[in-house]
Amino acid sequence: MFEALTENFSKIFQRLRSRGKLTEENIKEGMREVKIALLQADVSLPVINEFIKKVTEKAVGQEVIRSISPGQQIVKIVHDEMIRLMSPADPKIPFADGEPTVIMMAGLQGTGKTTTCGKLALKLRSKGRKPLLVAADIKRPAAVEQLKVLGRQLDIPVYAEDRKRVVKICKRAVDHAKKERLDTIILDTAGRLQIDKEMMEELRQVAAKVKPHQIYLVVDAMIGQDAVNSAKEFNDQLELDGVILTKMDGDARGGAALSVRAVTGKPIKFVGVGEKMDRLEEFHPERVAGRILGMGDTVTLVEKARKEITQDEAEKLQKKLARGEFHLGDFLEQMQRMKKMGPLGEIFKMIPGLGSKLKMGEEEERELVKIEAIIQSMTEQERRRPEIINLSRKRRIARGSATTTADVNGLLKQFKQMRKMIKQMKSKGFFGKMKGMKGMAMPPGFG
Ligand SMILES: Nc1nc2c(ncn2[C@@H]2O[C@H](COP(=O)(O)OP(=O)(O)OP(=O)(O)O)[C@@H](O)[C@H]2O)c(=O)[nH]1
Ligand SMILES: [Mg+2]
Repeated sequence: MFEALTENFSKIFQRLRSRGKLTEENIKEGMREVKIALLQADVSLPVINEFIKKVTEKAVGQEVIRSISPGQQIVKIVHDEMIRLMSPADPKIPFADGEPTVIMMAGLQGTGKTTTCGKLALKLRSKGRKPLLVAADIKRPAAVEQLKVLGRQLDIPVYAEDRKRVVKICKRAVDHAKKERLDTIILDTAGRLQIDKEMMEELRQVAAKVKPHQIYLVVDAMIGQDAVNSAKEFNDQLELDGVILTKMDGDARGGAALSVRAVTGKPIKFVGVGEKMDRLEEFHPERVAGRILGMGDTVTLVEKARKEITQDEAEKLQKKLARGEFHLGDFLEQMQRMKKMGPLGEIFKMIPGLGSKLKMGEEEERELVKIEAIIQSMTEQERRRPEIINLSRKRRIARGSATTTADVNGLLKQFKQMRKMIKQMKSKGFFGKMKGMKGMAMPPGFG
């Protein structure tokens, strides 16, 4: 996600940093490049203009020009302004007292409303709520069935009727929820085109008669500026409470994420990051800004890691890393842990300075399986002191792991490089920051 934008920013900042001292002219030139990068990322033009104006004002201030590392200062200004653009995000859902909370999902066709209804229901149930999914899409014949299937899969009740009146269905769903003591109702409405007046009117009717407590607009992040324009339209027609951006796992260019808050004035509640039901995350502007600017996403990484590694284990590992005692056995253990955290490619992207350098596809994942087998075929002593692995040991290891001595050699070489990289990360203070479990590590050359 946002790859092109990240790459462009990285080039722009590199040029700015290489200037040493900055002049007003340098800054303005840099800002012209920022503008082009944002345009290419499909950010809405008024949003870009406002953004550039603010950043330029701050950057041209005496402090930046006089400071020792002006390039770095500008990165900070852009970073802060980007966060401001997407803030505040608000993952909280206010629940009604004494009656079921009604949440209505609206959005264009195919943006991910039904999927998001399922994801949200699952998330809420894990927090102790009792959700009811309501099939309020009677336009597409298969839509009701789609929601029913989803409900069965998640073991979440679905309310559906054969009637043609959406408002009535929703009202009866509320009664049903009360009777069944279900406390959160999620209305899956039909996708519509913004130009379709009749369909828009239907939504307005539901909003007026059923009075949902929260109305969320589901926006497909891949569509960029068009998505944002339609968001504006929806926002004029309905009183939105928030936006859910979907398909952030795809090659979204960044336009929707950067513009939708400024254009609608409504907070981004959640982001969909995959088709699976557990792929709904809270939206954190500071992390997204960090990711766009190539600063990695240490906080997300740390949070993911924290789920898998206890504080104790993490400290032990950090000490080992710091002392340079990290050996192949530890490597194996970490690899197995990382695998539990999710696709490795995603994890690498979050490590500052590493994301753009390491690519992790299926082939690389297969390579990892091989590595695992090789290390598993080593003795404890070999894992600790790989330098004792001579040719006959290599042959034995290769046989044991169904690989070749060339594979074993390859791994040993890689491990050596990795140790070197760990030393570099250490000297950049990465582990110190991890230990603090907060704050963002700066990428190489930024800090
Ligand atoms: N990669 C990815 N795909 C998603 C995400 N959310 C939804 N999708 C996919 O988008 C497609 C459309 O999703 P639906 O939930 O059916 O969309 P909808 O808005 O209900 O569609 P209509 O009811 O026809 O308007 C499906 O293939 C989903 O799997 C997401 O966060 N990431
Ligand atoms: Mg749907």
